[in-house]
Amino acid sequence: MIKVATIAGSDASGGAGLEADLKTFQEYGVYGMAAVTLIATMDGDRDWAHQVFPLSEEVLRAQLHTIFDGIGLDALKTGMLGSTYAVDMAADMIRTHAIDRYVLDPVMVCKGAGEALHPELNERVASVLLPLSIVVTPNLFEAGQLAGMDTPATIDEMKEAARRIHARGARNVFIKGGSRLEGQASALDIFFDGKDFNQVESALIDTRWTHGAGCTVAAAITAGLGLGLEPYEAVSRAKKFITYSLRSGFALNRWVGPGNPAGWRKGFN
Ligand code: PXL
Repeated sequence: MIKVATIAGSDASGGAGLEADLKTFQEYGVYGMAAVTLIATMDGDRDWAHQVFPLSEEVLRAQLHTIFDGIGLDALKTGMLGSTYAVDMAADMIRTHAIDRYVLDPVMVCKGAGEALHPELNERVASVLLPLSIVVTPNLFEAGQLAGMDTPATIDEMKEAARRIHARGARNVFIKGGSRLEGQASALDIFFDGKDFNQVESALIDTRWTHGAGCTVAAAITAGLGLGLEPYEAVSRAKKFITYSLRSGFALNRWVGPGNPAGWRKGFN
C-alpha cells in the first residue's frame, strides 16, 4: 500500500485542511495519515468568522513520531502549520527521514477569512521549507509573498514569481492563477521546473463553492507523487482532479461550500 501523510490544520467544516487531504488521498487509492497542527473553527453566529486553535508542540511531536518513526511514508504534504515550531519540526522530520516527495502548500490565507493568517510565519516557511520541497503550490497572493514581489497579475509576472521561488530552492513551482488572473478566459496555472514553463489550463467553472480547492490540489499532487508519477504528471492529473471536484461543489450553508473530491467518479456532465 502506498502511504502518504499530511501535516495540516483540521477544518471543522470538513471542506479544507486535513479533511480535504484525506478525502483526496482516499480517491487516489493511497493510504492517508495526518498530523494535526491546529484546529480551525467557523462561527455561524458571527458571519462564519474563523478561529484557530493551535495544538501544542508536544502533541505535534508525538504525531510526527507516530508517522515518520513508527510507520514511514511515500510522500508528504504540509498545509496550514500555524506556528514556528510546526515549521521547524516538519523541516526536521523531512531532513532526518530524507523525504524526497514533499509538497509544500504555503497556506497563507483562507478564502473565508480574507486576511493572511500567520503573516509572521511566511518568511520562515519560505526559507526553511521551500528548499526541501519537490513541488510548491502557491496561489497568486502566496506566490507574490514567496517571491518577494507584488501579487502577480499577468502571465509574465507569474513566470517571474516562479523563477524567483525556484531560485529560493523549490525544485518545481506550480502557481495557481485559476480564475483570478486578470482578463483570462480560462483557469490558468503555471508549472516551472527550473528550465521550462508549462501552462496548465482548464475551462473556468462558474461556482462559489471552492472551499478547500487549494488543499485538494496539493493533496492530489502528493498522492500522485506517492504513486510514482513525475512532478509534472502529478500536477496535470491533480488539475483534472480539481476540475471534477469543483464541477460537483455544493453549498454547506449560506457562507461556504466545498468542492467534492469524489467528483471525478461521475465524470464531466
Ligand atoms: O483553505 C485553506 C485552509 C487550510 N487549512 C485549514 C483551513 C483552511 C481554510 O479554511 O481551515 C485548516
